[in-house]
Amino acid sequence: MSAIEVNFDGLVGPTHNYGGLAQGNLAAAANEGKVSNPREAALQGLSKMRTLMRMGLTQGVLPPHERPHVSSLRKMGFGGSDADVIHAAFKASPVLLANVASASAMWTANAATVSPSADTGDGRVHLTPANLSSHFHRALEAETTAQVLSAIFADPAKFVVHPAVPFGTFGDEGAANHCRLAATHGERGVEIFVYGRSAFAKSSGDRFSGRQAMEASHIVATQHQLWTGGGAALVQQGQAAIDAGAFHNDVVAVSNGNVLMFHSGAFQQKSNAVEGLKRACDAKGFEPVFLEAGEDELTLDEAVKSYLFNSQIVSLPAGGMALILPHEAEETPRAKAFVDRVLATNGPIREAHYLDLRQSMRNGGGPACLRLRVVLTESELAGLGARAVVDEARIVALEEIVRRRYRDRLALADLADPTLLAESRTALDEFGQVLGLGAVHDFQRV
Ligand code: SUG
Repeated sequence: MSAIEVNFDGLVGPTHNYGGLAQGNLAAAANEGKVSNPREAALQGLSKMRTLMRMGLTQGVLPPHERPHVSSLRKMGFGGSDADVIHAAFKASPVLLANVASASAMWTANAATVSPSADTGDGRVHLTPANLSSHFHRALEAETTAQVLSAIFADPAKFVVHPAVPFGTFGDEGAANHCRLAATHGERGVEIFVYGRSAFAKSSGDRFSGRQAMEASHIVATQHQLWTGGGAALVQQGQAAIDAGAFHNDVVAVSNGNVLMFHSGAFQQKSNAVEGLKRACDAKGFEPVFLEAGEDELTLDEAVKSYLFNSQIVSLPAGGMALILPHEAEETPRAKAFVDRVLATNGPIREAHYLDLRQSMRNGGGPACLRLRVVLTESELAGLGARAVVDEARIVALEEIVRRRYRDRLALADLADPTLLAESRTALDEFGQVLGLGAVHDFQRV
């Protein structure tokens, strides 16, 4: 069956800020408290989408979530008007307000895990929203993500949106820890679930602990009906990579089609992992291409600093693949040298595009973090329930809303400003009209 990949990018929300909330994420920690520019952040993201569309690719958008999330604060006992709730939460704990005001839903690689219909037992596309239980500010995303995905992937004959993994102990960070190898998008592939630890592991004295629990990966692979025919592999993330700041596997590995590009420290028992993947691909009748950077070519620290592996690899309509990288990769000499080596091999990757995503990068979010990949057949694409797939006119409309409604500077204390909430809700309503999503936010349902 022929199929294409649609990237659903997260539109950066009006409260994009540097709260320093993310454990194991060195960029977010380094930029804590800096003044952000939400307008520039959203425009950088939209510009990335336009770049991919101009390459002939199909592009989707997932909207920002309502922030500050007033209804979460109400659940904690804060009362009065929305302005009273925000003010009281800020007074009680600025860090609490920063958590409920985070625009982290922009990183849609963490929104869900998605299995194409070619891989699943019942021939439908399966989606599991990530519970993101390792962090409070991210766990708040799961409910709205489920609403949004259910609105877009609404046809039950083609799609199934599962509930998030129910037990918070089993942390699930979605597609950021999920790769897929396949001869082409539309053929049955091998889905690789990369976990950081078992939920039951005793604390080990490591610098950072893995966010993805093995048990969560297993639950997702099982509910997506992948095991029959060896369609899923569980692989452990390298602890050295986690300790170096690869809080998600997509900081050190990325796949597309039959290509897996990775750092040699990405997987805990690298040789076994690579051999196992090779055998699984052989059994499906195709040969994988492994593009590996060894520690001598590029250290883990350089991989994390440059976000080389947080690139997108995309299949071009005319054949061949392209790399979409952040400027930081171009500015890190040995990362750039690796890209040049890959391009010089005359392998499947033929082009490299370096983009400015600095606002998101300062929070540890590169090109691959900003998108959720969904492989769809022609009939599945036609069956999407909402106008979440964008064209140039919709990108222009979204940009206009961003220019009109977003601030160009936001300090942490500004999160307590009740007019920020009003501005954000107006922008979210306007995005909803462009994307045709209906009432997916709490404030739209009251
Ligand atoms: O979960 N940063 C996100 C970045 C997520 C990147 N996604 C992928 N690698 N796929 C995180 O660490 C920072 C927010 C703050 O600190 O204010 C944050 O949540």
